[in-house]
Amino acid sequence: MSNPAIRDNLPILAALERKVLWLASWMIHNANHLRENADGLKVGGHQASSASLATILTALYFDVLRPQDRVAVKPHASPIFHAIQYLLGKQTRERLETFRGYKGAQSYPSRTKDTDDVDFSTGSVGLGVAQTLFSSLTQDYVRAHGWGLDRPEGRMVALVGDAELDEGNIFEALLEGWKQGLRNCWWIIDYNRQSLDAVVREGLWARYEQLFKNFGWNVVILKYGSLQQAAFKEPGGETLRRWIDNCPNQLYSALVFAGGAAWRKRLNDEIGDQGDVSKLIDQRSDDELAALMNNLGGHDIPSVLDAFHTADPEKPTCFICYTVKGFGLPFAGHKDNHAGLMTPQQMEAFRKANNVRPDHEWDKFEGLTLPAKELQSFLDRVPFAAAGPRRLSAPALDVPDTLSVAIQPVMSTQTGFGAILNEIGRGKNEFAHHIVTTSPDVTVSTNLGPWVNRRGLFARQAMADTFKSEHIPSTFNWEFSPNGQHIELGIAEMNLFILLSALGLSHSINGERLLPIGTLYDPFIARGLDALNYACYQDARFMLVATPSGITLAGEGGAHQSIAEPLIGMAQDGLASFEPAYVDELSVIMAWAFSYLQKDADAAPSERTWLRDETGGSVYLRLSTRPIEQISREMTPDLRQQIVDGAYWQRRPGPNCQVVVAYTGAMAPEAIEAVGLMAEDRRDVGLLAITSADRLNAGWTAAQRARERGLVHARSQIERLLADVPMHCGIVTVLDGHPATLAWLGAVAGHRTRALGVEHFGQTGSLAELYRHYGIDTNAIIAAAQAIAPGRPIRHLKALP
Ligand SMILES: Cc1ncc(C[n+]2csc(CCOP(=O)(O)OP(=O)(O)O)c2C)c(N)n1
Ligand SMILES: [Mg+2]
Repeated sequence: MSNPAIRDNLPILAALERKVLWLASWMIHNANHLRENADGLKVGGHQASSASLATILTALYFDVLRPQDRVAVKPHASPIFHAIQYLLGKQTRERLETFRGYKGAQSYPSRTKDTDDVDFSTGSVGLGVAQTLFSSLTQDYVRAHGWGLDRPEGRMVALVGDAELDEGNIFEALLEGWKQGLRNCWWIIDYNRQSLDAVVREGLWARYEQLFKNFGWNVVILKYGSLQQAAFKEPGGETLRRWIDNCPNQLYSALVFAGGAAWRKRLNDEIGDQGDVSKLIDQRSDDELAALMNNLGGHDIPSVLDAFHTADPEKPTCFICYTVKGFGLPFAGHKDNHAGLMTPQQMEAFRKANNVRPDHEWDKFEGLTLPAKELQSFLDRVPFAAAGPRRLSAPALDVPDTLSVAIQPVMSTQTGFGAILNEIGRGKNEFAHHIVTTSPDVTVSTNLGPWVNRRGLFARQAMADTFKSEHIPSTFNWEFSPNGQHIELGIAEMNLFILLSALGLSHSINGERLLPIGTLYDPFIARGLDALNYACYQDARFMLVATPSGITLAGEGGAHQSIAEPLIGMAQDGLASFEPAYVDELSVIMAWAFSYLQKDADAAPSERTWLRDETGGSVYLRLSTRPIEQISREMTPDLRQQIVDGAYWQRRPGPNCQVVVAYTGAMAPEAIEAVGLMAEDRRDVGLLAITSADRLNAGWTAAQRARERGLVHARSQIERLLADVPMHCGIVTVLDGHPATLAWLGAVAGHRTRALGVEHFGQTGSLAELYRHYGIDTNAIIAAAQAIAPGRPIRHLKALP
């Protein structure tokens, strides 16, 4: 141990480690709602999983970390994390007492639901790990653009379960990190060699070591603790080391569980006749022998501190820390311990071992031999907590009220998106400067090319476009520089969403606000869906732009047709989804979105729409590659508002209206044509343009809830729109996506409804062929109208295929 100041702190850190383990165990024991198994025993507190990180987290939070460092703590180490924050004065006793309960400390660290300074949520394994990597890249991006240079650089740290490394998204991130010159990133692997179900394969550490080295990481292996290192120097020590090295994981775990006498018997049986080592074993009591054998690197504060204090910030570092799952607890090492809880008897024994008196369980220094004053004075000086709140903020950026775009007579929303960004790209203003775009190898095919031509690609080190320097003509002029505003990703949608999560939290992590836009093909949202959910759960703010979508991509490939995404857009918490038909609608929605991304007021829902617009969130735009005839119209404030609210009457239904066609997105031409063809045989047909099924539905649900609570006048946008539609009128809904997206419209005011959409996919063909095949063409709309709306036969209806 090189640093004397650290050496002096060792007794205090050891005491805190014990205290943290006690508090975490008590918190779990105390949680009165843990489920009971068939034998009436409570399970599921993850005591074992927590305990294996007690030492490392103690060393990190009480010594190594600085306020600017950001951490993703393995989900099941949540109790240890909360206990540490409690000792640091950042967590309340009440929340620990209600751990896992209503508004108590969360089962897995949560940056939105917990109140004790969680940097990155975890829970779905693998995602928090990758988030640290992308947060480090984001920090580099922010600093390369000249922002936040008055603050020290932080290290992005992940506490990783060894089984967590089975998640593929981690390796996708590793490759991207290598490409982008990752630094300031630590992944600390809790190598307890146990997962939920099993003991991991032998020699996994060697695979990890090779893997990380291949990706340019430093690898530090913490295998033996200082007790073991000292013992290896005794006569016979080398024999003991060899035995440890050759011991299979399963056996080591089993002996940890069985304890000192079992260790003695096994060691004596296997190496007891090999000279000096017998003495090494014999001169230790059972307890001392167990302490020696349990003293793996990850449970040895001096080794852990040494490793952390000597890491090179310029290289990402992976620490492989040998640990024991359930360290210090009665089920340490047992392969079934994942959901294990101590019995009341075991808890009582643990209380006694920790000198904790009944009714003093939550006292911070209860049972510790060091004076409380000394401990408190140490806690008051802990660097991590010294600077006060670590969560940063950034003021909202001014965004334009309207976004200009030259609208061609026939245009797709995807082309419109490219054109709008191209216009923004001309701007020399803070708004344009804070936009950052990214795409998993579909930059050109999602129409970001013109924007990238203007704003360049980001890299910490400049790199010229060789085609340009060789004077070879190309549509794209792509130079990498630290000023670039587009981050080019490899084809991994998980990486896209986790990068958006990191960029979209920059205001809170780096104190500098970014306006991130990610583009991808609509069907591949499913590929990264859990990461999208994770980003939203953390309240990251970004704009997701997805094209092509639906069966409308036609000949481009049956495999790429997306069906479920409109429903995902509706169901995903924290994501407002839109599917405009026209470019003027898109421009209105994007202008609104740039401001919505930045809202974070803790406000009540709007009394006009019952939407929580002041709370803000992320935005998903489902766009299309289908060029459609644009409407030349004045964008009045009222129309603008209704487009954002989710729907407007493109053709208002008359008083005797028999049919309403409600459409979304690229189906506009079919809907318009059907309305025209029905006009001779159905009176006053209405045409409802739906720009956001998600917002319409959310507003409707919220307004109903408000009425149920006594606010009798609450009305949502869709209720207002349908209020004057006569009861006998039928509604035909149509979209290029799952019909359930709009099928609920009939429930708003009780209109008979037929929902058209796409339920199967995979067929290629022309647009006309596919719309007919899947039953969303003009004729299908007319047939549906005839079936549900009163009136004489519709002349233009042809037989269905
Ligand atoms: C994506 C995902 N799949 C499954 C789970 C359920 N799960 C929680 S912890 C765990 C095993 C974790 O093992 P490890 O990472 O080694 O941590 P340890 O329990 O050893 O501390 C599993 C499968 C999850 N949380 N997330
Ligand atoms: Mg494990």
